[in-house]
Amino acid sequence: MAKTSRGAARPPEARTAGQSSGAPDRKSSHGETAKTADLAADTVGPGEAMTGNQGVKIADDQNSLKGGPRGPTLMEDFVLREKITHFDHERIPERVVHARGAAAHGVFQVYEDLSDLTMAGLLTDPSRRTPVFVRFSTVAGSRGSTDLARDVRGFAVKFFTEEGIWDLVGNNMPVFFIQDAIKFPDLVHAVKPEPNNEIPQAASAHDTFWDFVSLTPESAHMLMWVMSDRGIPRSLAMMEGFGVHTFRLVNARGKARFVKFHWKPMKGVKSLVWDEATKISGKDPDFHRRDLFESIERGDYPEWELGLQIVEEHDEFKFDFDLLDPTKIIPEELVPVRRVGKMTLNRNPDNFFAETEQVAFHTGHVVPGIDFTNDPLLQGRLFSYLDTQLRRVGPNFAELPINRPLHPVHNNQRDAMARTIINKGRVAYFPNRLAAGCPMHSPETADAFKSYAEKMDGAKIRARSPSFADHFSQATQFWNSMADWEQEHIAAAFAFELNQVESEEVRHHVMNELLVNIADALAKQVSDQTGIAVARIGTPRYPTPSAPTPSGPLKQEARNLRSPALSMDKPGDTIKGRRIAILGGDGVDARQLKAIVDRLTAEGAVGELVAAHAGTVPDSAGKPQKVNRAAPNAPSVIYDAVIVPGGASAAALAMDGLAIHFLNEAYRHGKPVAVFGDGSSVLAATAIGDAGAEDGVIVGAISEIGGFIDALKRHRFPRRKVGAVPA
Ligand code: HDE
Repeated sequence: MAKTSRGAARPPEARTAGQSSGAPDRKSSHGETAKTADLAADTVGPGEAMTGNQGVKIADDQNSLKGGPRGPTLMEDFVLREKITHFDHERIPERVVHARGAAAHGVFQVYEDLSDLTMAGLLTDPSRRTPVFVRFSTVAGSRGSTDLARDVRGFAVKFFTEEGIWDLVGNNMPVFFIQDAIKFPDLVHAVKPEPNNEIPQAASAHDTFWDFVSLTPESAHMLMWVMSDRGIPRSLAMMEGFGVHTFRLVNARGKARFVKFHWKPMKGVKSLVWDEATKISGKDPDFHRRDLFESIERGDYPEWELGLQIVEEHDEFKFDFDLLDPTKIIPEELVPVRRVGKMTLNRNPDNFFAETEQVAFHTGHVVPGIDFTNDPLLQGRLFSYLDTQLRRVGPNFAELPINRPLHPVHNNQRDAMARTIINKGRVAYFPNRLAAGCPMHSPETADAFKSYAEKMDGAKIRARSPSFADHFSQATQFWNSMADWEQEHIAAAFAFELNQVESEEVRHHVMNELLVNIADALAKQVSDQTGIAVARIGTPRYPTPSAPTPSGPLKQEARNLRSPALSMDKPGDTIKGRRIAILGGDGVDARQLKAIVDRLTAEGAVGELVAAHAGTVPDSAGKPQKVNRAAPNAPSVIYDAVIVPGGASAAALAMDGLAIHFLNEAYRHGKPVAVFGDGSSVLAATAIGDAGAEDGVIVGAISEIGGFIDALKRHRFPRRKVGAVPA
């Protein structure tokens, strides 16, 4: 079979490129499409004639070779054997965490030259468009689990830079559960399905998780994030990303500064509500990956700005917390996030397995200008990621098309399972004379990686720094920074989880070891919803120690900590990427329908006509209108808002239980609702009552559509009183 690029979905530049795969003398090429071109060399279409793996044409791969039509299958049937045995070996081990994921290709470009901060080429040359591959994931669930679990989301970015690969393997939350990597197996064993019965899948709402965290007070801050609506994002394109650890940026003069990496989504940070998330898990468990795939296919490219928080080395000890402690953030109010560049995801993978499943991230993949700190969680990750790729993908994982750098690779590593590079010559060692000393070290070249010469001095001990001891102040800060409705959602999430926990002892300890030390109001709300008694309000078992480091001007009083940047209660300015159901049917008002769809499309949103059946329905002018989804297949939970246009369809919808349920449920989940013209008759059949525009319910002529768009920009109306609305 000839090697041909697949063509169709890729940019034209990609089709022309053709580098030989992985050969050591492969020329490096750079620029936005360089990785796409690199992959094209290994991408094939279906071809015409079917062949076996040795390239021989196959006459029939549907009937095995038998001794007579009813006789036994013959040993010699190499066609059967090859097909079946390859199938038997199709799986590789799923990731031990972050197994469920979706990915996309894209590009990163820095806004301005940051060479005062770093020598990393992708951050110093504003003309460079660096290819990226980004994989998002949930943590706890298996590969086939729901996208909508309450969980942390992985946000792993592979930059194919001109100096080699940099992996920024982050999450959508800026802190972590534990302070030392050596606890990671315990954490993961506790959150994964329980080992005796493998229940529950992709959920932290069970005894072993809460048992572990109740005995691990350093998890308090992270628990606040996971129990907040950040744990159930609306879209992968509507969540922040964080490098979590403090890293270092090093400039060409060798000067280093501390840095925290952030990704700020251009669509804003938006979430679902919990009842909605659990229902989507049944109605469309692929909700996030579908949203990512479809938005890229229609040209609505997810975008993030890269943000940096920079701390000078001499300011290392100016905070109430230790910069090396991954359970702490640097509040944006103390050190602003400088937005330095933009990442755009603009191409879907061609093949899930070859790209999304085989991509292998490693925190140790860094380029000159980016370096590590002694954060003990980061240090442990530097061991773990290489190890896991060796097990999961194999010793030559770095040669696979999705993982290989755009550079030729030259070293004396050789052989191992499934080697694809063919190294010429007899020299595979250093030093050598026989190959003129090649490949050589590059001690003098600026683009060779040299570890930052950090001073080290200390006794060999197994211990945690006392500066890591304050486990609650930032959890309290998170609570203090939330709007009233965000606090309600957090308390309800804790209550949901703890109501799933059977052990009274565990429930009691979560309340009285963790929650009471975070905020009295949180403890009280959770107590009311779980029946767990509050035994020790105000007497923390783990008292906040005074900071062991010298205090500086940035210090604040712990209990009054507040970081407004943490709240999601912010006005939105776009409805890009939102999906709106238009409930219609036979006789739907043609003029209104067109006005709605045109306006939504112009705003970058997607309007979908939902009617009784798929195919088409005639509008009020008798013209067939394409139905995007049949009503039984179109639950309200997969939409951000709902519109009922006027026309003959409205009267039928007012008698239709599915439509009434749709509207009630959308209302209950805080979504904007609009009824235009005689569409208002449907509203009368619901429990929405006389809610008005201030509550996100727009009733009136089609000219009111602007009010609906404004409501949608606010995303949800979480303060609605929905107690009696059935759904
Ligand atoms: Fe990971 N983590 N992790 N992690 N992690 C993995 O690598 C690990 C941590 C993160 O889309 C594994 O390829 C340890 C923090 C992402 O392929 C494994 C510790 C953060 C992904 C591993 C952590 C992350 C992983 C499993 C404690 C945010 C998915 C499969 C020290 C900054 C990458 C794999 C992808 C995956 C180990 C904690 C992010 C086993 C030991 C903190 C986004 O190597």
